[in-house]
Amino acid sequence: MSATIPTLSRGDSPEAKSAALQQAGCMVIRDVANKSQRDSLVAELQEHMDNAKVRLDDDPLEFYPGHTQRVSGLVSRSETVREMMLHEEAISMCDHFLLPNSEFGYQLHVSAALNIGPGARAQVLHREEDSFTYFAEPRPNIILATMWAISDFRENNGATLVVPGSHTWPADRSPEPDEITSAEMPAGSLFFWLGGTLHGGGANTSSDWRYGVILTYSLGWVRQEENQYLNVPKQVLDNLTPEQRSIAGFDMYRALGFYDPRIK
Ligand SMILES: O=C(O)CCC(=O)C(=O)O
Repeated sequence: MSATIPTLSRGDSPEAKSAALQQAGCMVIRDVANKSQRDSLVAELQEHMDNAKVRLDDDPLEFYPGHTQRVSGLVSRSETVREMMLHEEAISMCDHFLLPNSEFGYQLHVSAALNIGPGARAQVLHREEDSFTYFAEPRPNIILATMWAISDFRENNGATLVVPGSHTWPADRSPEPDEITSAEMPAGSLFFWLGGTLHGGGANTSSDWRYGVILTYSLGWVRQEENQYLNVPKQVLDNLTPEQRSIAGFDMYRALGFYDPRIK
């Protein structure tokens, strides 16, 4: 198959979007976050970005390349992310891809702002579902991933590399170079990929930064990759709406997750 990422518009039907995502394992929807939302997000996270440690002595064996600012814990740190994580475009695709395997709901799996700087190398291609080794590839849908383009994403500034169609591959199939493409998209776009789709951050050979927010979602009965119980302190939790608490993973899933509210 040719390495093409389907690009859709907000006005396209949910059925067209889910069909495109199912077929290619990835999809871009344009014009989801406006400039004022992107500016708010950058302002809310500025202090944390400034304090993020940026490794300049890159170790090629490290999963996370150097020259990159990474900030997680976004449920606690950003009101704009608290809106984005419940955005109808994301929820509609989560309903389609995750609810069939998790009828009592799904949860935020990872939240992180990833600002890829000049000189960053490409990240090793991987699958979001690689922690779930119990299932053989191609796995059932466990994770749905989104990347919000806060800046423009270009091939030369580190746009996410992706291998369309790789969500259906067995574990031992590696991509040929022409099967890998960059998720180029203007700021404000929302990039989706399935948990089984090979992807990774791109190399940044330009002089500007590529700013994205990754929000992934998982079935309600698996362990979240980001530990929200520690990244969302009690005083933040108490101020979340029921919907925000639920998507952050604080609701019970059948018998999973009970607690004693008398413990403070
Ligand atoms: O930054 C990107 O485009 C992808 C990031 C990613 O896949 C990761 O950090 O695991």
